[in-house]
Amino acid sequence: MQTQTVKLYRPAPATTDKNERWSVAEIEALFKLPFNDLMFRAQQVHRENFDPNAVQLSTLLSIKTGGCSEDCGYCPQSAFHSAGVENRKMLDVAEVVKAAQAAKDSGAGRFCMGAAWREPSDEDMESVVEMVKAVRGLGMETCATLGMLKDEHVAQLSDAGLDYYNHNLDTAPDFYGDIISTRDYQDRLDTLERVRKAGMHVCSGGIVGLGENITQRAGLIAQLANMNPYPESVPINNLVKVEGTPLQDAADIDPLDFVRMIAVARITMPTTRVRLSAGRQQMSEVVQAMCFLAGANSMFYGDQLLTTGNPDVARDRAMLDKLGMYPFTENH
Ligand code: SAM
Ligand code: DTB
Ligand code: SF4
Repeated sequence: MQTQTVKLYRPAPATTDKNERWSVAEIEALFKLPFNDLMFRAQQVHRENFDPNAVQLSTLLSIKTGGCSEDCGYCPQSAFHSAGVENRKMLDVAEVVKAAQAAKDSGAGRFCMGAAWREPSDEDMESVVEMVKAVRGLGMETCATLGMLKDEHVAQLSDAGLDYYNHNLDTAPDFYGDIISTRDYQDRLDTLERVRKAGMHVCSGGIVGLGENITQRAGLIAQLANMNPYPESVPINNLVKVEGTPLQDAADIDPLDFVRMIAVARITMPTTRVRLSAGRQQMSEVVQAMCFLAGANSMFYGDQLLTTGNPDVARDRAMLDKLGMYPFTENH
């Protein structure tokens, strides 16, 4: 059997391009480390930057469901697919506040409002601004995910006090066109840059299990980790295979590869919140525990994601108790 010296975590990896913190090849090499070495490095980075037992809890609400004009191959809300999601008009502010209050009462610290839009209209934005202000008024952190944003809409959200804007890169640039044809990677990068310039926190991550290879997983992480600064929040979703979407029969990824994705996100973005996102309902507690060990320190909390299920609150509380974990507050 081969013996190997354990390589310790290097805070500043050497790359040839000074603007690039991590090359795709370096990230791919992380994916290929022996599992125990990868986990050890991820735990080191995690413990240098966070209380390893505190988890940030975000609750999602779909404020406008279905009928989306984009053709994202994974998404049950696309008008191009027949996933049986009922199209609904935008919720009113009172319904959103009621859901946010319930999320706060059950222990969530952040409330994330999601809309099935390619981009919001000026009229949509008037309601969203009211929602953001009202949810902030409850003392919760706010997040919104509304699709692409133009400068005026970014300014409106920033003025309303939105804390985070979620806009996922989803996958590597060279695989994007296989999954989505109605927009370009650059469209996503442009919105993220506008959000960053306006001073809001950026939440951006992706999905694994779309049929991407390891180099493409590394390609997604490189895009995120080389942003300057990198996102404050990085959701890693495991594809929820919804019948009627083009990816309904995608092959399951090995759970250990999902854990590796979390660990690589943690090592390359030491101070970000890595969120264990969609797909937890299909994941055993053991795999989730390994994700926390790999550096995940945030999760979606509440029995619903946008249109699909999430473990219920009682089950999640029991899991966190079992692991000796607790919700993140400003104290840790
Ligand atoms: N329409 C906006 C957009 O796409 O930016 C916001 C809502 S969209 C549903 C937010 C994110 O949900 C997507 O970027 C994708 O990462 C994730 N998502 C959608 N369907 C999913 C699925 N079936 N499994 C896992 N993640 C999914
Ligand atoms: C993110 O990265 N995942 C969330 C949130 N950001 C908006 C959405 C997951 C959606 C899963 C499929 C659904 O419930 O419709
Ligand atoms: Fe629309 Fe967002 Fe779904 Fe794509 S992921 S179809 S943009 S709701």
